[in-house]
Amino acid sequence: MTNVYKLFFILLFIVVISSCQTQKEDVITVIFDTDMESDVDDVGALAMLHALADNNEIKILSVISCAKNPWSIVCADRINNYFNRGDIPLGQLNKPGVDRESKYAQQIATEFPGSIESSNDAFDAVELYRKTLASQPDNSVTIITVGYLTNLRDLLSSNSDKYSKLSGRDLVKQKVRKWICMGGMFPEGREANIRWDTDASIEVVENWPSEIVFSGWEIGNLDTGDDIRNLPDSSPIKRAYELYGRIPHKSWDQVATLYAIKSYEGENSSSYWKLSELGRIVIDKNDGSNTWEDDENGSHRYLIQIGSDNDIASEINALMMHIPNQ
Ligand SMILES: [Ca+2]
Repeated sequence: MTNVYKLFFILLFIVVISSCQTQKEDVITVIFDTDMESDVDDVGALAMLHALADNNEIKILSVISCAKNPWSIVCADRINNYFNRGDIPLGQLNKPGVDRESKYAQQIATEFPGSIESSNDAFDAVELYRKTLASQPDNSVTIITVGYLTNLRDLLSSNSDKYSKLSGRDLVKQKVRKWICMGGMFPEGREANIRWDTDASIEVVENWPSEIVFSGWEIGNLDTGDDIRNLPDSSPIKRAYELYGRIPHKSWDQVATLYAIKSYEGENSSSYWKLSELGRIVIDKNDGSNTWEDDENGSHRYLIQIGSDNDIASEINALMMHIPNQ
């Protein structure tokens, strides 16, 4: 081989390696914060994340429960394990918070195998947030919240620890690239994730150090999961939906999750939703209802649906029906 050819192959090798590295950096890294208890759409959203991870589009950094229900995080673990990701770090809200019943969480935890026996085996929620964020490059992490904002409130007010010298707020400012919040109703209304822990919601939205995108109740109010009974019996997704007893069902958490990932693609996401003008969500401290104020100096936006329910639902359905890679 002549030196010219050698040089060519060396250069080709460098190009291939650097493009692989670029691709790796392009993988969206996600923290999923969920109340996997009162409604079952959290289960559908987590299934979607695993499908996207199997497609190498994302990496699930951690799954954190904002619910006091002790079975919620164990249920999430069973889903992770079903998709061959039983090693995803799990976080549990240990401080005071919202405690609600579940029609499926304990059954899923009991009937399916996984990596933890109880919520006591999970990290403390704030500790895991801090550990996860501290380990990631600056401005890289996408947080998807599909439940109460209790953990984020506790994260913002956290102090330096063995993972980072930064305060919670500064850690968020340095590491978080995007926060998509399933919460609120726009331009006004009263929605569960915001109102169940109203105090936490107010504190978070007023103190979050960067932009927040809200995926409101009104754009998640579309049905998905029509074919979920066709999943194999080994699927905790199918079982959870059957236990919940509504098939198809609304898709608040799936819509927020789909936007969170697709928003990195630019044009595709804009065919489904557009962003509101800058402004701020204003939460009533008495009943947790919210209104919206346009303000060019604000740091909040909400999603406005411009695509069809059918197009959005079919993309969500395809991801929810994903079978784990072997
Ligand atoms: Ca939820």
